[in-house]
Amino acid sequence: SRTITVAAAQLGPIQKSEGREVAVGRMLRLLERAHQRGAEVVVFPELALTTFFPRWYTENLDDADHWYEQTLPSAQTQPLFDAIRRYGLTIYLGYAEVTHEADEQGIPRKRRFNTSVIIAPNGEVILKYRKVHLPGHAEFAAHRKVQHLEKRYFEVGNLGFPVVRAPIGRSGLEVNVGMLICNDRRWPEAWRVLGLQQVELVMLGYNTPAMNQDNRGFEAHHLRVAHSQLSIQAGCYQNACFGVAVAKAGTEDGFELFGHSIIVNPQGEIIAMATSWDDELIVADCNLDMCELGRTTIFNFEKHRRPEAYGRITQQ
Ligand code: CDT
Repeated sequence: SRTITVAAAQLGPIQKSEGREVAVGRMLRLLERAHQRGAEVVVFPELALTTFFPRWYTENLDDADHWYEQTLPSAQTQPLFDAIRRYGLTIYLGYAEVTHEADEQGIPRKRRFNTSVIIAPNGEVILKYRKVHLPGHAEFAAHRKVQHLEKRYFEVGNLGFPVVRAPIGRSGLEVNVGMLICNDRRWPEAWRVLGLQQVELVMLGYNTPAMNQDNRGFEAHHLRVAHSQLSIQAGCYQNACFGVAVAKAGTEDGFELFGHSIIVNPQGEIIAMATSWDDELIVADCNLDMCELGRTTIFNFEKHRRPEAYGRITQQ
């Protein structure tokens, strides 16, 4: 069978004052443990190298460059690349990206994205994704206890939802891989675009506040994690794929992010779940042949999908 062992490398909190070396040191320990436990793929959270900085307001974005990666690898992230080469691991890494790139008008300028990459053991970036669904707001919101300024810090991703068939880990087994980032997991359209490309393994990182400030009393606290898992389980079931969803968890400078990282199979079942809100590795064997059932029966897109009835989905 086509079985790969995957690991979700949940990270506990990273404080605002902690530099890249703190996060990278912890990630190296998780990579070593993933290798010891036989994993070939390791998934890290969204914005894994820093605190969840969109909670902090910066007037002038040029003063926020220190939160972004200018290059990958850099001197600070090189140890991650050395480790994956040593262990033969493929990884998903979420980070803030700053780049000089032409915009939609063809004018080169400084651009910022909430990005994830899949990196092969030899250090090659085999797929890049930029977050499409940016939650929160762009301006300081005085009524909020904590800001969620993703719309200030990032542009909407411009790479679509790509899927690539690539050799994975030490074995080199070929797998159709795709990515989402955090809020994307709540949007069925995002999963479906991946499903339409026969994705077998969706990797996604998240940073989700344990408290919903906008809940107006309607989202009970205990439903926060349930809504996250509901979205991931549905996405995997409806697109006949595995999902590895990985949190940055715990209390960062007084603000709590929930954990509960999960690995989900194409039946929508949770097959592994983190129980701490700290650094934690969970591992599962994924038999990719399981993707076949949904794909050839109830979710045989070619036979049963009715795109002619879905026009509204893509209307502005
Ligand atoms: N990072 C991220 O996308 N978090 C969102 C919560 C946003 S609350 C304003 C999420 O959907 O988990």
